[in-house]
Amino acid sequence: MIGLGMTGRSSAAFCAERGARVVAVDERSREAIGEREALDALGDRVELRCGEPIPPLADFDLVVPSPGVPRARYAEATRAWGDIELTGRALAIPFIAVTGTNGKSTTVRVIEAMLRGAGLRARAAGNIGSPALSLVGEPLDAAVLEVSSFQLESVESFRPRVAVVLNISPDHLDRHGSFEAYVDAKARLLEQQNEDDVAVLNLDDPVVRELSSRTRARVVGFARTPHGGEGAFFDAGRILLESRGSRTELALDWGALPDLAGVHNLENVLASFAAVQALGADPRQAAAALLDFEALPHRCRTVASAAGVSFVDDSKATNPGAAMRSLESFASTPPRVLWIAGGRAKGASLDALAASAGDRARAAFLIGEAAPQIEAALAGRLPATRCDSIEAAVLAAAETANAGDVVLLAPGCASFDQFASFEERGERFSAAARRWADARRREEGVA
Ligand code: UMA
Ligand code: ADP
Repeated sequence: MIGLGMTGRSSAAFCAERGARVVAVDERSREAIGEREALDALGDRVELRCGEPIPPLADFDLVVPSPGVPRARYAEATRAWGDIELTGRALAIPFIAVTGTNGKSTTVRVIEAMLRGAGLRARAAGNIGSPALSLVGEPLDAAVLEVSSFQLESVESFRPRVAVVLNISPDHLDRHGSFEAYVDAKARLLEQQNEDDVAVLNLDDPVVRELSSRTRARVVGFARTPHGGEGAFFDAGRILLESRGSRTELALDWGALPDLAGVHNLENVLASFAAVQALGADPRQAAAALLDFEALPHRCRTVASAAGVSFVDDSKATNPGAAMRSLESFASTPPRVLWIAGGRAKGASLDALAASAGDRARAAFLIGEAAPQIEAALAGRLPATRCDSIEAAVLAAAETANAGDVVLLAPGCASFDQFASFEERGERFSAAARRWADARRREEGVA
């Protein structure tokens, strides 16, 4: 086991329960890892080596790398299976596995809700923050797995019944080395599938569309306009589902689904319909489940408003593609967005994002390591102010805002330069926004 984060701990416990002699190593010290109780409980069954280097791996029958461990670090292992491979081997139920640069978490939650709505016992797990192996032992009819490019580096035979690829745009290039290597990692989700399986692919995304040549599975598409062939398509407010010669038309009232607003969520919903239909679930029952769907925190959520100014937390927009979609969702003429961005860049170009912000935002407020890079990309396109902290950025943006404006946190970068996680960044943004909104209401004498 390499890594004793949540994945490493669940993998170590799983292997020990199956009678393996497990050595679990983490380069961080026990104190730095934290999670004392979990490590103590594991220490009874597993040999823990915290704060130690990775030992020679050729000595082990099986190496289980955590997602955060790059492939080069276990290249000499005779056999390396990550937690997704172990889960695939442990569970005999069908998997819907979802990957893509953006929208994975939302989509696995939508699919989980839809399958439950259609009467199946389904649960979502994986990169969403609950290790895939936590599904083992649960009474389930289907598993919905969020799978990251990191996890796909260590699969061998994992073969989902339904694989969904939402979109692919540059991200994690610091880890994978090039965009091609990142696409190759994503493609591994489809490579073990056969004719009995289904690959749900985004036909509007040229990189994803190309993946149809890398799978033996039946390809089912989804797109924002009608297409020929099987899949889920949007047509003048309706969703058309084409499946083996039969058509289902669904008229969804998008106004009743505020937590699924924006063109990106339309894509996530289309992909979800295509996936649940491929598994044989009733799409009408699935559609009914959307009415109760609640957006996940830190994904385009309005967290405060006062004096006509609203504050939207999209801290999970951690790459340029996601931040562009966010800006698109709030586009208007003239632009009403005061954009807070920055953090730790991951190797992707920021030029397209800067161009998009130039058209859709009124001003930018920049934080973190990438602030100078974004400022340079924005030159001549948008006024930009550098801020020392997210709190300072919220204040500066709020003081610039007029009634009707939106202060949008869509950083386009990872959070790790200034925060422990994207969640902490979102919480700090929300707290600062609420403080400003409360003060503003008090000034106006509104309780
Ligand atoms: N470690 C080493 N040596 C290394 C690398 C890591 O010893 O070379 C140790 C670290 O000291 C640390 C542990 O490994 O103690 C961390 O392991 P990890 O980074 O794999 O983290 P986990 O806690 O197991 O969380 C992982 C995912 N993390 C990553 O992919 C980096 C979580 O996704 C996921 O929710 C969780 O498994 C459950 O499946 C996070 C993420 O950022 C949210 N994912 C990326 C994304 O969504 O963009 C892919
Ligand atoms: P992931 O798990 O892939 O990071 P999330 O569902 O958590 O995806 O969404 C992360 C962010 O990506 C959202 O806050 C939104 O800004 C953006 N996003 C969501 N769905 C899509 C999509 N289909 N295409 C592009 N961007 C999206």
